[in-house]
Amino acid sequence: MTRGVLIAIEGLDRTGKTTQTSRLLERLDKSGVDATLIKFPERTTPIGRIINTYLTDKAFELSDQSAHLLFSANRWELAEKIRNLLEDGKTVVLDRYVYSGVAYSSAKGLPFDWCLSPDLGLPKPDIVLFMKFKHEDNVTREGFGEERYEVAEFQQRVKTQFEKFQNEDNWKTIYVDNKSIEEVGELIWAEYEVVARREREALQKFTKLE
Ligand code: Z5A
Ligand code: MG
Repeated sequence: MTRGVLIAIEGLDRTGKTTQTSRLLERLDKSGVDATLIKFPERTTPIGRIINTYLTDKAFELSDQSAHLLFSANRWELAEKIRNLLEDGKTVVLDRYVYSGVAYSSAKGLPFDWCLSPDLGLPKPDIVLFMKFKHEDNVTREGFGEERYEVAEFQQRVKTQFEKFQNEDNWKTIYVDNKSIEEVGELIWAEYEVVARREREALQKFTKLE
């Protein structure tokens, strides 16, 4: 059996990550692919509940370092589940992951490498689809500005930090300006198919050697 595909959808606020991860999951299901969606922060775990309070209650204060380590710990709460699903051949779709963790905390001024270190050792995605607007004026989506962090100038700093990952071998940028939900969905599906085909071919080569 081949290891399942790990696909992370990342990006700036309101670019459609949650919309697209749930559509991708539906399409995978319809295609007969056994897939699981995990969203970070996963707000229902013990650590996730603290994160939820932090994000929604501006009176609840944490140092930037503590908040960062909680977001990372939240991923470690799910790490074994992700690894087990992949080893069982299941596909796992992530709505935000390590890259959001590093980008948001380093945008607050914490050192980039320090931010990355507590996440080292987590399962590495086969592909990271980074959703962004090419033109900032297009950031007019519903719900913007309700939670901590959703301020334009801060978003610009987050973008700069995210882009430090853009030369990684698993990184792919998806521009969402003026594209319908369906159009973005097609771009994501095409990227998924490339990775899934690569995994199948790798398995076939391995089988031939036996
Ligand atoms: N955070 C962190 O600091 N450290 C970490 O380690 C992690 C996260 C993991 C909450 O995250 C905060 O946590 C976040 C980062 C920080 N900071 N902020 N803000 P969250 O993931 O829970 O945030 P969210 O509330 O889900 O918002 P979001 O993820 O930014 O939104 P989205 O998922 O990208 O967008 P959406 O909900 O799919 O769509 C937004 C709206 O646009 C909705 O009305 C859609 O119907 C509409 N939409 C979507 N696509 C389109 C297209 N193509 N055209 C038109 N309209 C569209
Ligand atoms: Mg979302």
